[in-house]
Amino acid sequence: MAESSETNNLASLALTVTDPVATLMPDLTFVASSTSLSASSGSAGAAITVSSTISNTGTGPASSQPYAVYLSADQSFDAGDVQLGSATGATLASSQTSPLQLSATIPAATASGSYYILVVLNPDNSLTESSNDNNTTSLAFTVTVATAGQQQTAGLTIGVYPNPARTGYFLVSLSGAKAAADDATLTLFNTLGQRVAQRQVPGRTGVSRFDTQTLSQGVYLLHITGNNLHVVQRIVVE
Ligand SMILES: [Ca+2]
Ligand SMILES: [Ca+2]
Repeated sequence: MAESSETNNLASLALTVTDPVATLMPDLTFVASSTSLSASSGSAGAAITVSSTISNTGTGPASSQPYAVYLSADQSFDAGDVQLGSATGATLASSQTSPLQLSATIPAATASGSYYILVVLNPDNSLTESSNDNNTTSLAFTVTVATAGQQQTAGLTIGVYPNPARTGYFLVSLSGAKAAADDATLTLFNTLGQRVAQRQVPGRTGVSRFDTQTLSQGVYLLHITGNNLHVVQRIVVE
């Protein structure tokens, strides 16, 4: 067919072919730095609360938010980790966030030492998401020994562990005095009455570490002092 112009016979439209399944994939992960523990240490049998914020960074909605909390010897999630609790949050649309809070108990038989609390999203892969590589976050947690040496003084719970100190250090934990804004002073004396170490504990809450590697073996006295506070603990360095 003869036309006056052959250059205007084509029209084009942009068309993007997409995979409808992939575009609707959710991806649960954690909002950066949102994960915290109610305490960074506790004895076996202690209750802790884990808080975090879940984010769906995928393009599709998540039909649920399965998650679980584990006690682990390391920062990776594997079969040896002990589940402390689990829950399943509601649906979470793309680009939305949701608070996570779970109370858990450190198993009573847990040996004292350094551990990690792992928070794991989608631990059983029950939710299909675009990445499972961003589903674990970890926080250091120290399991302390509930010693007979604990005592209650002016609302303060004092723990010393290990005692005898055989591992090159001992830890002193102060807790339970949240109403007191006063500081506490921890002073370690040898049996000659010489001061060998001192620590300040702001707000009378926290864990202080005393290294014992440079100390001679023997008995030391730890004085815990402050406003209306004077406790003496006997420490054995081995
Ligand atoms: Ca994910
Ligand atoms: Ca592990």
